[in-house]
Amino acid sequence: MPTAWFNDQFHDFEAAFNAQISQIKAPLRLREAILYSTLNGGKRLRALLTLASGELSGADKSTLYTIATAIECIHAYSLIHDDLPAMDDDDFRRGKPTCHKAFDEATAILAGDALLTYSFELLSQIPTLSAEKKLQLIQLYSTASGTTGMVGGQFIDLESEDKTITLQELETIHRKKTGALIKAAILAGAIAGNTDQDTYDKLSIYADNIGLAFQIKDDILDVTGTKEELGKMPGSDLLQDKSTYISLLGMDSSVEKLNGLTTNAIELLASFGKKAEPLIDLANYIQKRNH
Ligand code: GRG
Repeated sequence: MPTAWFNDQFHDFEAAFNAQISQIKAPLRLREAILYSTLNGGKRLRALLTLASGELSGADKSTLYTIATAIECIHAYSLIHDDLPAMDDDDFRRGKPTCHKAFDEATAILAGDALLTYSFELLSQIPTLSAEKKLQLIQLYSTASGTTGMVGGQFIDLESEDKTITLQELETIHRKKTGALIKAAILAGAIAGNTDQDTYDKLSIYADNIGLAFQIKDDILDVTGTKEELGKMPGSDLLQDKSTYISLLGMDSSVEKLNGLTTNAIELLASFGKKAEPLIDLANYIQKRNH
C-alpha cells in the first residue's frame, strides 16, 4: 500500500481484525477454516474504505474497526463460496489453496456461512453506537450482500455464462456483485460518524465510481497480471469465455473508462480538502494496483 496513511491503517486494522476474528468460537476444524480464509493476506480494501470515509465523517476508531471487520467477514465469505466447484471452481486464492481445497467443500460452505452470520453479530453488538445506527448498518450490509446486491449479482453472472451480454448488462452484474459491497463499506463509515446529506450523497457517488473502477481494473489485471502478482492464475475470464470490459470494449477503452471513473471520484471529494486525502489515495490505488 503506497502512502504512510495506508501503511499505518493497514497494520493497525490487521491487528484489530486478527483480534476480533480470533474471538470466534467454533468446532476446531471449522475455526481453522475460518482463520485460514480470513487471516491470509487480503488487501483489506473494503476495511480501508470504511476507515477512510469514517475519518472524513469524524467517526470513532474502535467503532470503525468493528464495522470494517464485519465487511471483511462478508467479503471473505463471498470469496470462499465463489471459489467452490459449483461456482468458479478455483484452486487458489490469495496465493494459497482455496478453502475447499485446503479443507473440504462442506467445511468451506460452513466457514462462509459462519463469517456472514458473524458479521451481523458484530454489528448488533457495537457498544458505542445507538440502536438506530446499528439497525441502519445492518440494513446497509444486508441489502448490499443479499439478493438485490452481491448474491443477486452473482446469480445473474452465473446465468449469463456462455451467453453474449451487453455492456449495460455487464455493468449491472458488477454494480451488484462487487460494487454494492464496496459502496456499503464506504457508506458504513459515514453512518458511524456524523455526515450531512450532501456529504453522504457525494460519498455515495464516489462509491459508485470506484466500485466500477475496481471491477474494470480486475478485468484488466486478469489479462495483464501474473500468477505471482494476483495470487491466482490470470486469464481465467478468457478461459471461461466470460464477457468482461476487455472483451466488450477492448483494452484501450477499458483503461480510458477506468481513468475517467477515477478522475470523477477524486473530483467529487475535492471540496473536503485534506480530510478526503485517504479516500483520494484509495481511488488512485484502485486505478494503479497490480493485484
Ligand atoms: C458467492 C454470494 C457469492 C458472491 C460472490 C464477490 C463475489 C461474489 C465473487 C468474487 C469473484 C471475483 C474474484 C470477482 C472479482 C472482484 C473481486 C471481488 C476480487 C477480490 O477482491 P479483492 O481483490 O480481494 O479485494 P482481497 O483478496 O484483496 O480481499
